[in-house]
Amino acid sequence: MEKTFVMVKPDGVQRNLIGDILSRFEKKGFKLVHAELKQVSKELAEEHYGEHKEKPFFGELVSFITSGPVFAMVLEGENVIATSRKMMGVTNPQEAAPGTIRGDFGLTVGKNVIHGSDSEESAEREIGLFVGDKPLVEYKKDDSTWV
Ligand code: RTP
Ligand code: MG
Repeated sequence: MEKTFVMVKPDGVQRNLIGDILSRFEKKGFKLVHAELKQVSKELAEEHYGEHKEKPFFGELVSFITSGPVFAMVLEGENVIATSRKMMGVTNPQEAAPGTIRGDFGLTVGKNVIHGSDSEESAEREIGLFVGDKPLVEYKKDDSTWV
């Protein structure tokens, strides 16, 4: 089953949004298979956001993502990568539609509350970076009947 990496960024943790955000994914029907409150190191942040290292905002992005703990998750479900990105809304919260996580909770592009993998390759890479060789939790949920 498809998996994705999602994290509530330090602003979301500070603003007590973990529960609201996780709740949206649970209610949608996605299955949580890993969760961890985690302080991201500078090395991990630079690796995770490596695709942006030439961008003018890279330094700010790394310093923000390491400024406090994040709530890192792996979610599983049908088409979870694209659907969870849709639930997050576009990168800039001022343009994100109401009803999306960024549209409802965010105000500035630098502090946009949540991250989600943007492709299968990113998901695999990011799960590897954040979870490493810790096993994902395997358990049965009756989704095939109810979702
Ligand atoms: P993310 O990787 O965090 O899920 O966000 P995303 O895919 O929607 O956006 P991406 O292009 O990957 O950008 C990564 C993060 O960099 C910050 N950003 N700042 N100042 C700016 O113009 C600017 N542009 C991007 C955002 O916080 C974005 O989430
Ligand atoms: Mg991105």
